[in-house]
Amino acid sequence: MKKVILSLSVLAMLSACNNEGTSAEKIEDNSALQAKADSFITVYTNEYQQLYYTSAKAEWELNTHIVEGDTLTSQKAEEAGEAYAAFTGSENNINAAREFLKAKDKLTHLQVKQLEAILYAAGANPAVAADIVSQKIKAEMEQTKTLFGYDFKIDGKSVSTNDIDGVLESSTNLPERLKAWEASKEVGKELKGGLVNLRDLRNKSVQALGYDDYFQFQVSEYGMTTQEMMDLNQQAIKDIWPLYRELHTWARYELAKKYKQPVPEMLPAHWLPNRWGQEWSSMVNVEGLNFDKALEAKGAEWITKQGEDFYVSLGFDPLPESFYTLSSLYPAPADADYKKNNHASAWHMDLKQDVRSLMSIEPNTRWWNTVLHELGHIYYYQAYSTPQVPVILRGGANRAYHEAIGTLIGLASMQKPFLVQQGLVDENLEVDTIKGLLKEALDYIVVMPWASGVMTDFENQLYSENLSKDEFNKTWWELKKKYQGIVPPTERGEEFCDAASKTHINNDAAQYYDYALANVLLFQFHMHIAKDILKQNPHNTNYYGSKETGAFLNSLMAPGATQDWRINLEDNLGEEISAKAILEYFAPLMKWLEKENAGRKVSLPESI
Ligand code: X8Z
Ligand code: ZN
Repeated sequence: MKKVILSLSVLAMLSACNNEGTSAEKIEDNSALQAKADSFITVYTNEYQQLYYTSAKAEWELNTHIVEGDTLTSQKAEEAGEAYAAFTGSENNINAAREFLKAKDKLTHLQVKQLEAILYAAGANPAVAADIVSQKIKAEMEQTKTLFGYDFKIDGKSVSTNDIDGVLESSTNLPERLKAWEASKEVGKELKGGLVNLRDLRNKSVQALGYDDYFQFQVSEYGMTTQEMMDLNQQAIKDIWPLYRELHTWARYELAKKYKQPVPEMLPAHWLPNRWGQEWSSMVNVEGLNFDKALEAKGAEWITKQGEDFYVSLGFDPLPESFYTLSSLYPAPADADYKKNNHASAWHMDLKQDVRSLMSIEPNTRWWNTVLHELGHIYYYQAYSTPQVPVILRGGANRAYHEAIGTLIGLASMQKPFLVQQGLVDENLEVDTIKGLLKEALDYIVVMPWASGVMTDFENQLYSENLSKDEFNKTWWELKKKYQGIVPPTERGEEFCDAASKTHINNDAAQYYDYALANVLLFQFHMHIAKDILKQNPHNTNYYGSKETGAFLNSLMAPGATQDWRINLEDNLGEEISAKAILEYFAPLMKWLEKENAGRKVSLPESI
């Protein structure tokens, strides 16, 4: 049975509005209308925050303790999710917000923003589609349990995703790599039915409030149309394409040498050091900049503390004690009777001070970067949890901003002057700057055709074009080839669902372009910090201890979602979103790659 939680006070307030005639235009006096809007928003906020927290706690439990056969935890999460959905999607709330917005000229900017956010929240869970919403919540829980409860196996032996990543990062044995890669994709088969069902439920739930499809709904949070978002992403790919093309050529020749194989036209997926071929940086070891050994000696706990110390040095507050006591930061013990979500995330549980992260930190460079990324989200949460930012607007300027901060700190944390100061590398070691740039490009450039191309194109087709389930894998691999120049090691028929092996396809649907746009933005931020604030070489910075840098980051984050992101960017940088900065940063590498690849056969087309 569906529970409908709607506080008496909201109902009372709404009926008061109704008694006076709902048409807001009738009310001449701005301040009277603003006072009414305020009381509606206040009552809404209190209920919202409480339901959000209850639902977040139940979801947290579901993601951190997945026990086979346990139905109670998911039942609780479902109930909490349904209560949240029933409230945010209630007709009363939708009608009230719409009614107030009819007189938006008479309301304050913050009120309009909040009312729009209330409508957006309703868009995902409208009561008019209550049955669909309820099915969607159940299906999402099931998908989470299947994905993260999955028992990955190599040669019949259970392995963790950290184990699989380890093989793909370091093994030179192709049959061993193939097994690890194939093992990582098996979960997709189990998820395909759920994905088909979720696609339909997600689409139907947002269509009830007038959105065309779920992709359009997600994009609308940026104040953009689907076409505008697709164009922005296609432009980003076009901008970095010449550099990606050189990296692709370089990687084909490099890996062929490493595995003692003929140079392939396209990159076989199991040759790459990542399950999806989205980051290749571990292909390069920069003498002097490899601090895996140092991290191993320091341990996983040290990484989190050191990450926090970096942010504190910029002027941010230390993390609340509850972050450490309530987060789930390390892998479940090998003999644990539960599994946990193995993909890193950061949670703003109560939209106030209860901030947590879910990770499986191991002491290596990959996790060092991930810790800094997640702490970026946490510090963002803290930056806008202030009286100036209403609870309903405690989100990023846009979602890409949220993804950008921690990745920016990750970029800064890998530059030599910072590492020397941390005692992680030796000051006297000569560092090959171009190799350093190459290593960075293998993450920051390589992820672009994946994020803006494969993921975004696939999800647009999935949701907006209702991609046939008989063509999921065919389409997936066509896009992998087109955008990334990656091919499957063996035939991958429709019994597989390789897209579904990616977490976000299942439970962060239709928003992966966030990461691509974050990359573009973070280089704009970095160039500004390096040149205008630190007055340092952008390839050799040390942010540590720079309060001015902290203040700049804070000015990006502190307004939360109270301001349009384009205005925030204009105010802070005086520019629009643009790939100019990322291209400028990697310009010296482009020259080096052109020389290095001279005479080599290039297989990607000149333009995309
Ligand atoms: O999902 C993440 C973060 C959590 S927001 C760890 N990232 C993307 C991915 O892993 O696919 C960070 C970079 C891209
Ligand atoms: Zn993130």
